[in-house]
Amino acid sequence: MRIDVLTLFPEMFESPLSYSILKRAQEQGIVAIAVTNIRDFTTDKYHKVDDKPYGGGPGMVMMPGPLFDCFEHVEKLAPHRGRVILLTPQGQRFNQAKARELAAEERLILIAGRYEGFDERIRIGLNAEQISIGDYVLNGGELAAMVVIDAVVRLLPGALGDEDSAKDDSFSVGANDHSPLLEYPQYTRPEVFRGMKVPDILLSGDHAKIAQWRCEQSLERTRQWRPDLLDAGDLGERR
Ligand code: 6GU
Repeated sequence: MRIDVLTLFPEMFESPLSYSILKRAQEQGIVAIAVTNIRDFTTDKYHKVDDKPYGGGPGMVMMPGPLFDCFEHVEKLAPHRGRVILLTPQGQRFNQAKARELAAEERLILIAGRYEGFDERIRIGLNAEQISIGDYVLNGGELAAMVVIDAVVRLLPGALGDEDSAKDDSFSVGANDHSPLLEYPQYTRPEVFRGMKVPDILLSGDHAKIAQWRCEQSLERTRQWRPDLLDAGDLGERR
């Protein structure tokens, strides 16, 4: 997969892309991520990327010119156009189902906005989808783009090492990315920590019983902490 990011703050992406799974996935050629600075496509002396809104009001709006020029440059860097996505609080809510959908694409072009928003002609002219990561307002789309990248890349074949993917292989409902339920509780050594003991069943060696217990735990925790996930019609969509 190739992911292009268009942003006014390319440096914000350096650290998140340089560690752990995202680092390894790039090194192994599972994903190529290229970050391009929209400001490099300004043509005026002041490298202006935003202006006051027509009709008045507070804040500044991202101008269409530099963004279109940047997009047209980036678009040509690979054969497929892929999915073009604006990160904006007006977008559809991002979730695991959307992450899986995007992970099936050859290419994503993510556009992170700053200021009060994008000139409407950017969305229309680029025929872009819009994604939001939740019902709160961030200072820009950069962190949201990183969330999308993180969630998508870990779903690409080979991105998680053997160990992790085997674990995700699903013992039961509630154990993995494909489940609409919360995860069951996990324990590692020591067997007793500050008086708290690992449940006996996990030490029993009875794999069928353990799978059953984990399934029940998943259901119970979901009922307790995220009952909204169990609402009819929502299974498989959220999480
Ligand atoms: Cl994608 N952008 C901004 N600015 N705020 C957000 C968001 C995106 N998703 C949730 N809040």
